[in-house]
Amino acid sequence: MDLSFERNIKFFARAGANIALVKYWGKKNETLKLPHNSSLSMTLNSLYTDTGMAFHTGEQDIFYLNGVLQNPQETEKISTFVDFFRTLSRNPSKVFISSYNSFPTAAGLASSASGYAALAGASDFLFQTNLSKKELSCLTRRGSGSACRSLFGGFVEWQAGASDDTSYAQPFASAEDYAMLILVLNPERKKHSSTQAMKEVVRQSIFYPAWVEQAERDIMEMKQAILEKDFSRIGQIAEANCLKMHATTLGINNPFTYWIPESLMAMEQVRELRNNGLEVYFTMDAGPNVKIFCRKKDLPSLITEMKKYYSMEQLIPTESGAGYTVKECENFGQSESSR
Ligand code: 2P0
Repeated sequence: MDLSFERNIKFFARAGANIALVKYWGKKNETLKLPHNSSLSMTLNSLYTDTGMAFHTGEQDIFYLNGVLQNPQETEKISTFVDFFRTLSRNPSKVFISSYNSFPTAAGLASSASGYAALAGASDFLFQTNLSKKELSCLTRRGSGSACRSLFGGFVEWQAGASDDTSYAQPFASAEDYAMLILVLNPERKKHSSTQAMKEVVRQSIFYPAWVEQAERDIMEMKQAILEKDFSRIGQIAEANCLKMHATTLGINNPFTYWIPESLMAMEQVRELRNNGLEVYFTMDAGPNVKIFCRKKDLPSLITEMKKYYSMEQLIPTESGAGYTVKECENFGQSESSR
């Protein structure tokens, strides 16, 4: 591993992961990554990606993730994304990219959202494209749909839109009163990529039209509940929305579910806690892990309860995070404290 190029890195961009409370699930345009429905997420503060970047004189981009050189296939995806910035700035230079996730990449948690948001922030800074937040969100969406939400903090809405420049995210409201506890139930990489699963549900799921119709209703109600600071309603809508999303994979030609027995047990534990007076709600994404949404003041009690069933390595507590930042630095990647 040769990370000596990190000496040339003079800044890094940081972006938090996000968890959707009303999910993005299915595209109406694959190339532009235009979604069928609007979505709404909470940005997280303890799960984030730091990405440092520098120009170099070589023939190819070089991409390291968590100190490991990525293969040509992975690098190609990143290069295609950086090409947007090369074109806009009329600067064809190749780049070194070094990214670190604050959370275990092997934990089966979506890192593409924080990853592409940090890459977009770093590219905008390095190529001096000075894009507006809206323009940057549109471009970030082209990297990975959910990443367009990770540029912003708190509760963030991604308006589905109808074209490249009308499909972007913007901050909706503060989420400072809320928190999440992520349960890592199965750290393996998922068998069904969300990109592929979305394609199949859009084309085949007999439940898909109902999903789109209901998701639009959910987002309107969710926005209302957030503005009214109605935690119970936010949680109820989020939990039901997640179950509707997961129902779509049962209506395709080769049906499957992301759930494993441990996911169902965790859902039951959440319902049990709620029945016993600790008001918490679950949500799940394109994988078996369960995320528990709670009031920030209840996070310590929730952790205490969950420690009865899970090791501390399986529990990742997080509060709501801010939007992406760019910071100058020396010794990027040399130590945790310098990042
Ligand atoms: C979400 N997911 O709203 C939903 C819920 C997974 C389930 O966004 O194909 O990695 O790159 O646009 O953004 C994961 O999908 O997919 C996702 P692409 P992405 O968070």
